[in-house]
Amino acid sequence: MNRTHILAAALCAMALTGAHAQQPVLSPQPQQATWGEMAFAHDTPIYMEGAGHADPDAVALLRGRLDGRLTPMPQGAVRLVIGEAGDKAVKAYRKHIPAQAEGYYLSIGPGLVVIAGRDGAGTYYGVRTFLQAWEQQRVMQCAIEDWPSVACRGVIEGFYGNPWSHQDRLRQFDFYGQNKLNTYVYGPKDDPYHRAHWRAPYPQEGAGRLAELVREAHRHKVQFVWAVHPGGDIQWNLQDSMAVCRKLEWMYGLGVRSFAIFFDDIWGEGSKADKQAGLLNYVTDNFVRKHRDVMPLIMCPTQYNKAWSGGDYLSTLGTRMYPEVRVMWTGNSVVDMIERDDMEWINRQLGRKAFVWLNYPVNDYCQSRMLMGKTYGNGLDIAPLVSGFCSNPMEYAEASKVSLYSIADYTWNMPRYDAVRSWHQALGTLMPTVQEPFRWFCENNIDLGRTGHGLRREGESPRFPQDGKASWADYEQFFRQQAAEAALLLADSVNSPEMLAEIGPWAESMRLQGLRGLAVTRLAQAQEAGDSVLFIGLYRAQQAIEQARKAIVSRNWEGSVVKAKPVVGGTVIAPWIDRTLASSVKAYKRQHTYGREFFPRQAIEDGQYTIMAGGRYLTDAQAATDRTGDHPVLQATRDSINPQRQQWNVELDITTGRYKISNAQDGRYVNENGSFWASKTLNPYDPEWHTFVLTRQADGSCTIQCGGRAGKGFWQVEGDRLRNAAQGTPFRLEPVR
Ligand code: 14T
Repeated sequence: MNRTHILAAALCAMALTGAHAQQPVLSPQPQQATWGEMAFAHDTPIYMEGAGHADPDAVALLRGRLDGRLTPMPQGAVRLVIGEAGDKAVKAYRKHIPAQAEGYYLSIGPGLVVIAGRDGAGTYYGVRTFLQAWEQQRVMQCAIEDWPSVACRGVIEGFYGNPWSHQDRLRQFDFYGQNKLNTYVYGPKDDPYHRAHWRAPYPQEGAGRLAELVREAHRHKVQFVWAVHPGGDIQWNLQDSMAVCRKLEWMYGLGVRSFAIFFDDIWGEGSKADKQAGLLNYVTDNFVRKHRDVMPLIMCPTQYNKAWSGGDYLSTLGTRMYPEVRVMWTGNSVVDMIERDDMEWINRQLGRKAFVWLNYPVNDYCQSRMLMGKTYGNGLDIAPLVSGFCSNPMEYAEASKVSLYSIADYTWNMPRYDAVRSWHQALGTLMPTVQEPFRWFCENNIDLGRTGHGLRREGESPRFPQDGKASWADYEQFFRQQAAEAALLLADSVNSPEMLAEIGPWAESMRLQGLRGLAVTRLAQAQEAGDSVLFIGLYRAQQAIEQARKAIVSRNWEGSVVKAKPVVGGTVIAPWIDRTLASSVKAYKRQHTYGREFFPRQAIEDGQYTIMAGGRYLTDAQAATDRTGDHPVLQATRDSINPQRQQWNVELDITTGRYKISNAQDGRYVNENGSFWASKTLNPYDPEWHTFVLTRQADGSCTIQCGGRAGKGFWQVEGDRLRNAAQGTPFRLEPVR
């Protein structure tokens, strides 16, 4: 190749990469898009046609954003025509407009932009996509035909805990508009007018705020669904049926046009299927059908997941309730990802397409964790099988956007959803100038830990050094960066102050964890080097840092329903630090006498013990049967065949200063109620629920008292098992030799 050829090839490559560098990130991903060269520069004036007839929300949005670029003169400007199918302005393009509701056609060419919606929402979404493409130095040519995979896409504010604030919700609606989510179901468990006092109207101030919310939602093409939760105390009589209608009528007066009735998490009378179906039909007849503009009802059943289903509850709803009533469903269990077979099963029971209530990223049952990981695990082929798909988020509205961004992408274009791509895009969009620190943050706030619901999320702390392959230097490097990235995140002042306010306690916890990890890594090296003075210094440093970290409380304000204590890196990093510290202290104690008073005092030495009360032995009678409700029993006889069942590892946990007690046979830990963990796995060690204070009595016996969030109760023998009580039974712990 001669020089001119090389030059030409290089120029060509530059032109190509230049062109590609401009291709904007569009989310949710459009169904069909083709891209070309640059169309015009971002600062080119734009002349709009069709605005008089097009959807007013779409036009207002466009006007607001184009502001200074709009010109009343067509000369030298890009022509932008906008309108719905049937409007004169876009008549020439009607063949391109998708037939689906909310669909649109968008084309961007050198002198012409076309935004043509199937309906008003379609035009609005066309504008949203146009604005994403236009936010570039050089606006690219494109032709896009786009429509949603799922009809109702959005969010169900359905969690226990602090309801979102008014401002939270306003920001959410803007975000939903940007991401083409069209449904918001209002059902915060701790709003008294939703559940506890469902019959009562909102007081004036609250009513005014709700009316504003409804207006704002509609302006962003979001259907505001207001839910009532009457099942706790409803009477199945005409009076209460009318009370429901009256409440919905009040809400109608505030502008609400779509309604839901929830029967989740209740027992007794309220949970009867035939009565619930009767009420839904009554409200449909006497409220919904009395208005021309009210959508069919949505209901949440009492058996809202397969694990809780039984009898003829679901089929009764399916056969008795008007077919237009939509029924919510969380999947095979309360917290679950949804797949095709699951949808087919429930749709058969209900005789209609269920409306998915996805319990992710809700964290009301694992409040110490933030769920900032990828939104993965739902089938990519369920769109034709659902009537709607809503996510139940965290009480942290801004932080939830990482997941909601992906929920939007998934429900808009399900077959082409890619959880990894979507997650990276979410981080870049939400926190553009602190992407790297924010990624560190999210990477270390992924898993839920062990919960009663069993959901786990994979891939937490992917950059933490792999045990076995790493040197102390690798760990030091990791922890230093963790602290630094956290500090950068905390110092951010240009992204979202609301996001920062929510994640702040977790980010601070992450910063302190980084520092403590560094101290513990150095402490381990001091132990190996036999440097007892350095060791004790670092031991005290990590202790001080941990004390500060443990004092962090989120939402620690007057009247807060949930005050969480943040846990970061709870699956990989925190256990590594605790393990490393515990083994270093153990090794140190064998080597040195200096400074031992700084460690928590031990009532007994670590080791294996038999635990006896009233002459009976604490026994793990069914070894690791993986059954719910499994618990040790007190047995009078010695097990001579399998003595390990009556032997218990009793070990001081260095970071809590309390003991953990596990069975020598199968390693299962006993919790504050004297039970093994309910799930199928072994070793469910959680310091809050599985650590105990041992107190020596005058006669040498010990009481065993719960620590942390588990309260201050004691192990007490009742019958042949343990329970949690105010008075402790004295136990004899005899070392096994
Ligand atoms: F209605 C439902 F679809 C639903 O999920 N209800 C609640 C919901 O409000 C809550 O946010 C979610 C996650 O904790 O789970 C449901 O609440 C429960 C579930 C339980 F298994 C409350 C207590 C439980 F024991």
